[in-house]
Amino acid sequence: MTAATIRQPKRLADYQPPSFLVSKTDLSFELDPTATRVSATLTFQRNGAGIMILDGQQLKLISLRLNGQMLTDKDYRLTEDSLEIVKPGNSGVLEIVTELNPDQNSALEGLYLAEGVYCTQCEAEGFRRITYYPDRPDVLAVFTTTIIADSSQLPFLLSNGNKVSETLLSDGRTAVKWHDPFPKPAYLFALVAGDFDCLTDAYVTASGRQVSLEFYVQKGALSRSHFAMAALKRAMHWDEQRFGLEYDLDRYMVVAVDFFNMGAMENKGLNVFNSKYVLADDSSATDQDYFNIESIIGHEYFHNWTGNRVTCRDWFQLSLKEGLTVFRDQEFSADMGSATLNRIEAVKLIRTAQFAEDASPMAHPIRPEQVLEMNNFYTVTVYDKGAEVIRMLQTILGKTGFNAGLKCYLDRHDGQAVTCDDFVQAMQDATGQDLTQFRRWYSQSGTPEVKVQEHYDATSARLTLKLHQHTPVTADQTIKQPLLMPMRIELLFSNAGSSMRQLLLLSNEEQEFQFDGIHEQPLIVWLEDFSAPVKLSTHYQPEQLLLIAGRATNGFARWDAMQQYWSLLISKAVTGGLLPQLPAELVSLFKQLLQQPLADIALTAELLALPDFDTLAEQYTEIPVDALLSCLAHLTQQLAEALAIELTACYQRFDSIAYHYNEQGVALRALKGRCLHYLAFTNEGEHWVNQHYRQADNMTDQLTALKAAQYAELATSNSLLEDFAKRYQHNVQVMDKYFSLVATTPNDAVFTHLDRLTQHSLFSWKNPNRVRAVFGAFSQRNAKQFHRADGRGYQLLAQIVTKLDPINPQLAARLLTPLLSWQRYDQQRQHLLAGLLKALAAQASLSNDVFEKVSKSLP
Ligand code: 0A1
Ligand code: ZN
Repeated sequence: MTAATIRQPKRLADYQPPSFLVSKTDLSFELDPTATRVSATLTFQRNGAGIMILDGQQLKLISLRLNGQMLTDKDYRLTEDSLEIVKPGNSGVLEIVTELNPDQNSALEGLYLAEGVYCTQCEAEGFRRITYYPDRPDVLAVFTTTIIADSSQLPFLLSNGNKVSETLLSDGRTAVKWHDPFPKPAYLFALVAGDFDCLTDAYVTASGRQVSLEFYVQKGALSRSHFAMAALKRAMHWDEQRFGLEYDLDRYMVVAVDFFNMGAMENKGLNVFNSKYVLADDSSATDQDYFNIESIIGHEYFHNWTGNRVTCRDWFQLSLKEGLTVFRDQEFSADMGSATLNRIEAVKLIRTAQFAEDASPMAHPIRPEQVLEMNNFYTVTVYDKGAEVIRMLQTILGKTGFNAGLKCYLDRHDGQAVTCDDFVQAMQDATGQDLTQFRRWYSQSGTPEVKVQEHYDATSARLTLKLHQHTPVTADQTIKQPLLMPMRIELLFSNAGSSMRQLLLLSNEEQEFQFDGIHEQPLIVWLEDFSAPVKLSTHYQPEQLLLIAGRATNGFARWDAMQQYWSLLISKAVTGGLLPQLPAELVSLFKQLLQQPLADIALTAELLALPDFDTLAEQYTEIPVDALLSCLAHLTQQLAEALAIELTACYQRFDSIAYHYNEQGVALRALKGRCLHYLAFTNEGEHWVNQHYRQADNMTDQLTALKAAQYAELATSNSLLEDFAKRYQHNVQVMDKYFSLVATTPNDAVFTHLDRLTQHSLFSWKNPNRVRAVFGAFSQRNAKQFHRADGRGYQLLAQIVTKLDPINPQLAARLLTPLLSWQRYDQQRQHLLAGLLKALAAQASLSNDVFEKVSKSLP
């Protein structure tokens, strides 16, 4: 096969229904590390005109029978990625035997063997590495799976659905048979075989059905799986309460594996998780880890309805299940903890990674139109902007309307593979709201920019708000249309406590909104809760932003005002070529916050934070890397000096309480951590950091101390890190944190350190968690060294991508992302980056994953 035939992108516009459907898929696996045999029996029916062509990759075809008759060469055509059956008839039974090599499968797609565990990953197009099959989400079949293996080596043989039988064969092997009664596309198939510890529990659904819950984890890790189990039960209960949705099988299994490309996978009845998102205890997990586990456990569970019972017609519709399910997991997390903090974190992600993607050569709408490698489209745009689009629907329709729409969607399409349009139609039919214009959010890429102007006329007591929207062209699309966007605002009046909240629906390019009977000029809080994923430009004076930060009703809006305040101060300094000076009114506001933290301590901790580098960067067309880094370091130093007394007092005011992952504990650790971050920059820095590290009874506080020491470049930093590595050398999840910390060393030494890490006994190029811990952290969280003006950081990443591409193309392509935005930097950096991208593009035998991204990024 030539490169030209492989590199053929697929288009949404070319969608054709399948020529054949499969109603029944019976699989039998004879597991073997290097020669696993898969027998597939497919009961098929013709569905429309066209040939029968099955997908298949990296398979050895052993035999092929049609309706019991052995087929020979002339009855089929085999290519590197397909099998065509010449005369299949209108219906029949096809028996296919293939052989695969799980041991050699380092791409972790299809069936792979790692650390003695057989595991599958079939989304998006991995099933075609197991057998020849119509590997597309609109072919739904009832699966029956038999796994044959030596059960003394592999005591647990798992697949989707319910266990039907377990038989001891005459040759000593065991055959376990599973049946999943719900028709599903191949991407939801899963098989796991291995030796595990198993945590079991039970859940009784709202209608009284008993469900057995089973967590399979590495030997010895049982005590670290209790939190995830409890989170699963909370998620099951929450979905019943909030959306009236119950679980539908007798068994829910979760398997944790260390070799996994993503976070987790929602295979029907048999979720596979990256162990990082299951295993946790108080001595090894941070507050953030606990948060992630709860939210991902929720995410995969919620997919059972939004994704599995109702699935996608084709992969262009990925956001149908992912945007919706992220929205659902965000709502769940908000109900389990602080809604404000959750919103802040979600918005930070949109404003950094998603805005960056929109401005990059990989820009695409939440429903992409053209794809070369589907794995490249599991993006922040499809997932997180997708969730923002669903959130806007809820804002426009109200919670009751939205719930009715979701119910209509699930009732109408249960058991089907559908489109984003079907989803919006259900929302429209259930509520009567015309959503024609809203649908543009699905087809239009880019970040809309909204400008606001206010005019107040005292004589007529009239306030006029004028809004203007514009979406700049993106790499993939030149024509942009106005979108329907909900804008939540609050009008603050001089009398403290007096305010008015409104929802404006902006639909035109330019639109005015008038309010009468307004007897004084209000201060307007725009875009409460980030009610639309846009860039907003306002004309605030710095003092007005501080007023909003102190007074807005919406917690998110208070934090946002502080962020805007810093952005304004920093952009003035950058433009003037100077370092910013701390304004007196800011210092007094911070003193007040430190002396009287708000009732909401978690929010106080956020209000005291400077924006991060990535958030600031997205506000510039050409990112002034060095100026932003200097401004941030300078402001941190200045805040530390100006507030040393108050920071110390605040830090000491809250006694450390014994570790518990709960809202109060998380908030207190965050506030103390924020104080420590600044205190590290005072003369007493070493003292505070050492003490914090030594007194810590939990992972959050230890990491806070290590990070503070590193950012302030304290002498103690290295010895603390060494101590940490020694203490946790036997816990690979914690060692990943150590790897990441070393990779964020803010000076030259990082390059020697990185080299040393790749020699570490725990490091493996085949394990995505290790590679991400080291090189993901370096390229995404070490701006100073990654963006070095001499290009050393960029060169290193390009080398790593080259090395990884043949091992795991999915991982290589994800790591590559920061190099793509070369046009956002100064001439010198542009030149360095473009050179590296060109060299990459010139390499022979690049994977489609890397090729698609690199080729899009070059002019
Ligand atoms: N559907 C999963 C994410 C996922 C996607 C692709 C994968 O392998 C290529 C693995 C997992 C989710 O949203 O959780
Ligand atoms: Zn998902």
